[in-house]
Amino acid sequence: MALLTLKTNIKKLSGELSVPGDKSISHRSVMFGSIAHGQTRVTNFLPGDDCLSTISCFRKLGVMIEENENELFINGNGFSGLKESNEILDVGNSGTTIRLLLGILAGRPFFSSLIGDHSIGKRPMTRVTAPLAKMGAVIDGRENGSFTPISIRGGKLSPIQYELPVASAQVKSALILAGLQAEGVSTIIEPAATRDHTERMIRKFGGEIQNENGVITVSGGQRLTAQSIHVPGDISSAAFFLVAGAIIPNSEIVLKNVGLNPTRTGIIEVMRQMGAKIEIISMGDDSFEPVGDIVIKTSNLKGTVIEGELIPKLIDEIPIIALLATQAEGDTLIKDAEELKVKETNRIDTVVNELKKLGASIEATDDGMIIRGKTALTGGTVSSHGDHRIGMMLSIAALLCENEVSLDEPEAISVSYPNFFSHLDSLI
Ligand code: SPQ
Repeated sequence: MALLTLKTNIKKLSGELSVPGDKSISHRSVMFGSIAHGQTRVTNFLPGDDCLSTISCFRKLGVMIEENENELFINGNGFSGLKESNEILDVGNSGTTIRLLLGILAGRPFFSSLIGDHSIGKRPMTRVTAPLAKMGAVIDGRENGSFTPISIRGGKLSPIQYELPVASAQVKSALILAGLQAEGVSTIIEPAATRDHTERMIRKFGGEIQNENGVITVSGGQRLTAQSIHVPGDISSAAFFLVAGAIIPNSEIVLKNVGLNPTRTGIIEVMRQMGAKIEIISMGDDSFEPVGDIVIKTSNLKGTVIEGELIPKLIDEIPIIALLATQAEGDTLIKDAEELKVKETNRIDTVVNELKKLGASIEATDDGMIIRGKTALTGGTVSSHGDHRIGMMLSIAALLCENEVSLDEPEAISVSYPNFFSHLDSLI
């Protein structure tokens, strides 16, 4: 696609939005619908490219999935309803799809072959392939099973006792999904709390899983039953408008039905810490996944330090938080965020290099970045580098720029937010 000219020099944002369904929960609704017994109905499903890759993989594994706009009907027949595919399973750009799918396939007594795009080919897979091999799956891939293409022959699994070397919801979830198929009780220990959508899904589908201070236990052989799932709005998508509302003058934005799972709300904590006028005006009482409406108004911001156990609760929001910090008085320091280096791009480098092009004062460190505020942003040609979150962050940054801004590879945004630009336009 050609360069996209972004809107600049915006003096006000106002209005109300319902951001699309949560990406992490949409993936898991397809996966759990496929391994449960009966027909699962999913509403407010995110039709982003990543979640469509998950649907395509499960169809290739023999699951009947009907799509009707943002509604899905998934006809599951338990783990044993999955069948060997005569095609390669292509996960596209989606780390969640490949890592969780490997956990499911580890217990299936057949051969599968998985690939993804150029970015997936650079993302580390040993973090899931090594513990799944320990449980009994036969896995191979490029560089000794470290990278795609990956092949897996699943089968009988032993339970695992495993301390996660990194705080990763994807690794935790892959091991839980394999643990559901193992003979006995698996124990997975998290170094810091990560998003718990997989655990909530198991309970929703009638299964059991315990978490005592980060020690997660799950038994194999549980029978899961089909459910009706309503996917809440994605807080990681809402984050772009939370920041836009705080940094554009004269703004007030209401974001409706946003998922407020406490393992995902780090951005709200940080924005409050920085002085943002952010308010949760109503909370639903859904025990599956908490949901609420958020109001954000133009705010005077100050720099802060973001580190430690807060990082997994806002890992995907760091690019947009970096932009927020360019508009705060004083320095913002982001630490303990090495995991950013193994996302769709090296998000430390892409955030720092692209924001610098727009005039920000920002420096990379080994495990994060330092942002010196407050700086006026100017303009220029920037690139998403094929990373949806970088593309959206730069589109919000452009709103503040005085000169023209062009975005290369804007199409990446459809990975998680296909109607991002029409939503942005509705607020201008
Ligand atoms: O699915 P993918 O490509 O890994 O997507 C990202 C994103 O920005 O959308 C990360 F690049 O989100 C991950 C997130 O960073 C989604 C996720 C999940 O649904 O379990 C967990 C996080 O990854 P990890 O590696 O920390 O477990």
